[in-house]
Amino acid sequence: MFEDLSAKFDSVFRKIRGENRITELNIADSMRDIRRALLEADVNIQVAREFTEKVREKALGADVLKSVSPGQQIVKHVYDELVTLLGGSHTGIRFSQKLPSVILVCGLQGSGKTTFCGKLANQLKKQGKVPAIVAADIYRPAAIDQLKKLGSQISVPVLSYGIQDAVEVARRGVEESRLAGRGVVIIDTAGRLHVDSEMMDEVRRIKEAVSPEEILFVVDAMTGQDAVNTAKAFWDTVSYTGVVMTKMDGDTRGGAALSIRQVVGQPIKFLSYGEKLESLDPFYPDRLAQRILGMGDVVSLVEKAQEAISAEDARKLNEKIRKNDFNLEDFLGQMRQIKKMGSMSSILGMLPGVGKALKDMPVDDGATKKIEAIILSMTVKERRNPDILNGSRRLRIARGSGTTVAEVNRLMKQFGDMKKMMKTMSKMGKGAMANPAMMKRLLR
Ligand SMILES: Nc1nc2c(ncn2[C@@H]2O[C@H](COP(=O)(O)OP(=O)(O)O)[C@@H](O)[C@H]2O)c(=O)[nH]1
Ligand SMILES: [Mg+2]
Repeated sequence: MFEDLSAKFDSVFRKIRGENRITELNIADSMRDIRRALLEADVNIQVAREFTEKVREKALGADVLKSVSPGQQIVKHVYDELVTLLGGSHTGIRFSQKLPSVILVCGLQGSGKTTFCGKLANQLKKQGKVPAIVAADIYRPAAIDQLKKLGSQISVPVLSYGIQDAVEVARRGVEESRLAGRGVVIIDTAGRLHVDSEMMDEVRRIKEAVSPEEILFVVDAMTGQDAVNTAKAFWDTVSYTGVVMTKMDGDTRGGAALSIRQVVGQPIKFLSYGEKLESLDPFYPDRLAQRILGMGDVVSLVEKAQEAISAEDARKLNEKIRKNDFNLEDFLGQMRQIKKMGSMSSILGMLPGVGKALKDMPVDDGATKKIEAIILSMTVKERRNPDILNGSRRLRIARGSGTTVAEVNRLMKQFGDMKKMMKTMSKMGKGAMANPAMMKRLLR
């Protein structure tokens, strides 16, 4: 179902992979093509815009990795953003401490709720849970029969009470399951063809009556942008905890699956791709992203290159600290890295002792700008060998950077202290306890 989108991504990547440099221009080009591809796949326009903007920023701000081509690096940025767009990591069903865990299933008529209830019960049973299904779609006798048939196929009891009150049916079903010591109760509800306040109200009342651990909203992927609108409407009345996308086997262009997480902020938990009981998959953002991009090899190649580069940098830095060679150039490099990431996590995190102290420390933007200006006003020789900074050099640097001699002096003092501390810490080796408060003071 993502074939079209995959093919378009592929042609965008093919184009940019031929370039030997990433420029504002060719990035803008690629991003326009990607945005168009997303829109053609029926992705929400706002979502598509934000997506390409984020990739663009990343691509222009990233370190150049020597061992991979710029195009390959872009693939990785697109992949990362796609995983984020799809929700980051896999979110499964949440079970309550107290038995039974109640799972309420809602959605429009024909979206695949009843089928999904059967599939989910089937999966849970295979995982060793003891489920029951409650037939709270009381309006059509056929709906109850359909559910009973499903239940008998998988030997899961379907509870129905022959009364015309969906809330009461749900309540009794949960109570009966509790007394029977069942682990999970899945409640199938009625849907209408369109968003309808009466139906929503019923689902809300069932929710209040049985306090479900999970409320799963089932939506037909074939309905494209309508799926996103329905998801929003349901979200407003019944704040559900997860989304189930059905009919992924149809010729949907996939836009709903790509937009829904971003628009409603709730994770997709399952994809259903057929009428058979087995056609249900837990949803994994990374797997889908790889399938859409068809670039798993490139993604892992770039990841390896990134790791190699950080490991190599960390090794060099460690060596410098050990030899007491850590100079202002290194300091500047580290500071920029930290700024880019918002906190010290990559390279410094790999240094024994040092990382622990600095890892999650936010860095004040104003202060780092000043430090940056001061260091940039030094000659390369001065940066590498700060010991030569006499009074007249310091005055020149202060003027050049729009700071004062006192500020330059303070930085030099801080730098000296930091260097001493780093050396001590690296000597102490792994697991050394550094004092975070002191590090914070040094960088202020
Ligand atoms: N192709 C396909 N059909 C599905 C899928 N899920 C459900 N259906 C079919 O869609 C129709 C409506 O499903 P049903 O579970 O009764 O929807 P409900 O009204 O929400 O309970 C039935 O014919 C199902 O067999 C799916 O993932 N793929
Ligand atoms: Mg149904």
